[in-house]
Amino acid sequence: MIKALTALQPTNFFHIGNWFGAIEPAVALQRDHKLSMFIVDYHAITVPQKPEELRKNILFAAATYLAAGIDPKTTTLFQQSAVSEHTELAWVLNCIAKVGELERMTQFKDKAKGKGESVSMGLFGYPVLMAADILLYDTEVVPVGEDQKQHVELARDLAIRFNRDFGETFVVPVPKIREVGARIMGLDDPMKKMSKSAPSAKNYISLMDDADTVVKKIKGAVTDSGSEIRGGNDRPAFSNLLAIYSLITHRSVEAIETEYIGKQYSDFKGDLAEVLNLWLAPLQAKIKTFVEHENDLKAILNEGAQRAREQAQRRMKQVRERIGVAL
Ligand code: ATP
Ligand code: LTN
Repeated sequence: MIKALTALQPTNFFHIGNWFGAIEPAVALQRDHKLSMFIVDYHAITVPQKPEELRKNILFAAATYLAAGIDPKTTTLFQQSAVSEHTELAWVLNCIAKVGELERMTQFKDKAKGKGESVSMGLFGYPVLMAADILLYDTEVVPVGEDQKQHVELARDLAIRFNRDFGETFVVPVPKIREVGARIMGLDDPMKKMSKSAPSAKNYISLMDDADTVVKKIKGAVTDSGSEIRGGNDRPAFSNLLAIYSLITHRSVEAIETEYIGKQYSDFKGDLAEVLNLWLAPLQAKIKTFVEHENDLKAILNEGAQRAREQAQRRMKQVRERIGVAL
């Protein structure tokens, strides 16, 4: 089976962009891929974190994955920090990565904006740790949203460079970007991607939003001018709302547009909020059940880490030999 790997940052919530861009595609991959999936707690600390919140968020992320349908028997589900080979390989890769290529990373440029020289080394090296995550496990495909493509390309470049300099060691991974819904846009600004760190909560629908909040956020979502419920390049707001509707109901955008010919924006928004809430309710119940069983969650993560560690240790031993530090 093809080896796939993906990861999510631990946060206190996930939004529907994370769901359609990362979580759902990963769950679907389990059918015909050997999947590794982990919670990148060491990536999370590239920005300040409160320790007690971080601990809770790691467990919440695990609960969300499991509720989404990740099967820990077939998928290796674990915490990044539990497998120290990730940071060890990141160091080795730091020594072949170039400052210039890291400076070109658009996520770094966005996150470092306005911070000047006070930006952390961790944030700068973030893509190198991500490359280590990927290369440790002979990963063939990396399912991510569009925004992470550049990071996967860096992992490819580093694999190729290492193989060239030290001999064939790493599999060169390929990013797998989902076509529809690869980029869910902000409800308050359809020109920018939906984002956890948006200044306003009106930007996103959290998987944990209650029904009233969903109704309010959808009602308040920015729309395009005119009166037709139709997407297209000139209609970013409706393209986004229709994409969300389509992803949830598994109906084509064209079919939905046809259904709403002659109807009001308010009809469409009311229905969209309703389908969202019907979809969210059972998912939220499942997440809550997993969160309430903390010891089970920890046991699943430990078991996953044990399996991951075996693979990572083998690969890291080879890396030490190749670079000449193994005596
Ligand atoms: P931040 O606000 O810090 O950028 P985020 O909400 O964008 O956070 P990430 O933790 O960066 O979330 O991304 C987690 C995963 O979700 C990644 O695979 C990413 O590509 C995907 N993702 C994030 N936002 C979206 C989006 N708006 N549409 C589709 N996929 C997304
Ligand atoms: N940078 C990614 C998370 C991430 C990841 C990875 C994704 C860290 N390591 C390895 C895929 C493979 C993000 O913020 N979404």
